[in-house]
Amino acid sequence: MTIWFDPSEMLIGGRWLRAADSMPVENPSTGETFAQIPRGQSRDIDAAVAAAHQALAGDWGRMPAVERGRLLSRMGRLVLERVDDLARLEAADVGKPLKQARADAVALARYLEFYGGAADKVHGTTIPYLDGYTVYTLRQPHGVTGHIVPWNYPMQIIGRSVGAALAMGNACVLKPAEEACLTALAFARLAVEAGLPDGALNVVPGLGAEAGAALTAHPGIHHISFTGSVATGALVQQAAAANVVPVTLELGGKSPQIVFDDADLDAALPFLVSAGIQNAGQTCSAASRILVHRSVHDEVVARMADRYGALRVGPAMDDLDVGPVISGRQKAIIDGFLDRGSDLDMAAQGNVIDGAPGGGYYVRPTLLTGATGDHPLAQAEIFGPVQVVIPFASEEEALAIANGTDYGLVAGVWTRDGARQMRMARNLRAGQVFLNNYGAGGGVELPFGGVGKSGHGREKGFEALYGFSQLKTVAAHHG
Ligand code: TXE
Repeated sequence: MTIWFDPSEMLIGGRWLRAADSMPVENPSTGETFAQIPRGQSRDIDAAVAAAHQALAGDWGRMPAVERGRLLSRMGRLVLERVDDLARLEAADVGKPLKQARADAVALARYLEFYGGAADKVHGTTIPYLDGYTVYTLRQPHGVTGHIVPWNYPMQIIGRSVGAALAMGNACVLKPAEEACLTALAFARLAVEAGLPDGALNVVPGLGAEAGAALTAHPGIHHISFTGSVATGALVQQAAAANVVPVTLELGGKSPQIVFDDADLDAALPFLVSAGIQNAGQTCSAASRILVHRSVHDEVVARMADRYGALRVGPAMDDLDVGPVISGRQKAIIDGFLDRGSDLDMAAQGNVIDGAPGGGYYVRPTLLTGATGDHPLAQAEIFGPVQVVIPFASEEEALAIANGTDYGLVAGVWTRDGARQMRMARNLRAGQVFLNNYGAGGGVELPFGGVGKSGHGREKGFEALYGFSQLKTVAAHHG
């Protein structure tokens, strides 16, 4: 794997710097180390936060919204020019099959394009008030925003959080996941090439407990956006609370797709499986629970099983249906869940191709049936290519099962009954509901976030611009 930039350098205040220590980059398809990246520490975070403050006091803070928008659009165009390079980099770094990695790079460009176009379209309002007053609101940046990004969709999550934050005029400190820093560093190179002023974006790779913890506890940060596990999200919120800093948390889910007896099964089938195995199931909005009306249960299971039997798992560069999972640690977590599901029926499994490197972290996609809604595998986020099918007998039961976890991120409903569609959409405990589709078009424009332990705050779409800004009310008395 040839990397077209020096991955041992991080970006702080417009300068490319080495950290005192480095950490290895492992290819999950082979288990081999192929690069070294900086292992940032709290002093690097201090420097990055200081650089972000300087940017706000300088060119970046004074830049008109239209210019910020142009810069983001330019960054988007540079990403598009390098889509294939970025896809290969991501595939080597996180094991994502090339086509899926390419889709992530295109989505990053699309976020930059969307937020570039939106930067000058967030307006305040005027408010009729007392006689002799004029009152208006201003939307202003928080200031310095911290971005903690996981390893499952690095480019997409950078696009949605850093893109929106920059559009609103914040200066960002980005801490990518230790398992997935290469595209973050590549993105930083493209931001500099596009002309982003020094310090507007700082990228410090490092471990969660070191650079991550230093960033979330930093008193110079004004907002934190975090995507990751529930346990770490709670730590991030605690650290932010000490400085009374707002946080946006996106913490994954246990999202259902619900198939009623009147569903168009031909339309539903591809979505039922792909939303479970995409990115080897390591997707916050993975449809890891399939709820099926008893009258069509056996048919749906049989048709899903056919698809599972044809799934091929192998190295990312082979661009098959499923790549390796991110790490040996993640594979052990998934294997542990499969052990706990040994009382369920194994309806089907996909296959690892012959010749897949022995050091890679391959997991056979697995379809399990015979579960009730309270089974441990129907409750916990597995974050692997495992789907659990749960039968139901009525709309009420489907809703109770769907809403019966700690999470509430996404839900899909397959039914031709329009009134039922409306009832389900209203009553499902989820931040997004898809009717007769699932995860439409990547959803750059669609507000996204959870309820319950899926987190709080909304990213994506226009809504994110409100999250990455604060409202100031100005009341002028002029008589
Ligand atoms: O997550 P962490 P991990 C879930 C998924 C997975 C599990 C564990 O179920 O199996 O989490 O994954 C940074 N202060 N999701 O351990 O720890 C870390 O460096 C500040 C779902 O990778 O949450 C990384 O950048 N930051 C999820 C980011 O947090 C800290 C996506 C995520 O790591 C930190 C990923 C600390 N103390 C995992 N500790 C989703 N919502 O899609 C770690 N980090």
